[in-house]
Amino acid sequence: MAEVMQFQKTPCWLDWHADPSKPRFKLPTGAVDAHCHVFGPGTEFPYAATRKYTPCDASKQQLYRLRDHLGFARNVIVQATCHGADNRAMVDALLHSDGKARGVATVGRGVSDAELQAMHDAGVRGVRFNFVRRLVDFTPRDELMEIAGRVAKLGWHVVIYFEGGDLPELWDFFTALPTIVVVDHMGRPDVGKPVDGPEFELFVKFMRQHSNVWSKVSCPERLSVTGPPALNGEQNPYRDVVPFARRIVESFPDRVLWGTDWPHPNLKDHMPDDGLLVDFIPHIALTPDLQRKLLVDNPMRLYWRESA
Ligand code: 0GY
Repeated sequence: MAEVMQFQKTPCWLDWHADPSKPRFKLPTGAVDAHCHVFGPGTEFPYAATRKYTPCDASKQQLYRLRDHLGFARNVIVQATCHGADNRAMVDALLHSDGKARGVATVGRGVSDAELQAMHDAGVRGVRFNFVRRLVDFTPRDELMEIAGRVAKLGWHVVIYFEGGDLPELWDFFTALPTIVVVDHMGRPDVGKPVDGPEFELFVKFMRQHSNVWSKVSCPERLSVTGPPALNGEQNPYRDVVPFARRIVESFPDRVLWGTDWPHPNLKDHMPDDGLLVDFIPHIALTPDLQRKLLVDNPMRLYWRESA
């Protein structure tokens, strides 16, 4: 019983959608879901003692079923904070993917070269640095820079997750990173502010001035204030996020990625239907050319370089 109690999820966190719709938008052949997670199962892969939330279990088998249901060909599995720097659940999922999944890990400066190489062999191609205060404790910048220097030698990139308002303070650190830098969810803009206002302009400038910076144009369900169609009765899902994501896709078509973010940690207001999330894509990438870059060419170049 004590074991079971240990993994009871954070009570306010919603369960992931058990029966997502079939998307109306047909994904291009070879599409990659470039941001998703596996959680546990906690009895097999325990959650970190330092975690800020306990998720629902979300296994590799469930993730791969969703992949097939939505019409994706591949996944990029991103280490989430609830597993800390214990990458076993993510690596196990990669090893059972038939080569159809790559990973992004979280490591500390104590990680050995042999451990990094083993992760590389399993399909890890990046590390994630998280600056969202509600999710992680502070890690010294010199430790992160040291890790970035080490993984650069493996050809990996750095994924960064931060809140829009924190970009000015983080700018110097981000722009000194020696790798490709992939921003999660457009740096979490406040979509209640204008798309051409100073906060988002700074993010656009960040990408414009630094050709090594990429962005995931994912997580409308996290950023939206208007919400999904089921709540506001509109055809266009998460419409307030559209101008932000569309601007990034059209300005930097060769440096954008998209992912479902399944199983959507920490959502408390509504749990998205993953089929509807896929239907968001043609609102932000309007042409087949932009859609192919976003969903196939860019993630293949970053994660499956050998076969891109
Ligand atoms: C996301 C977003 C969140 C959580 C994490 O690592 C995590 O725990 O990334 C969040 O709460 O915003 O990208 O999955």
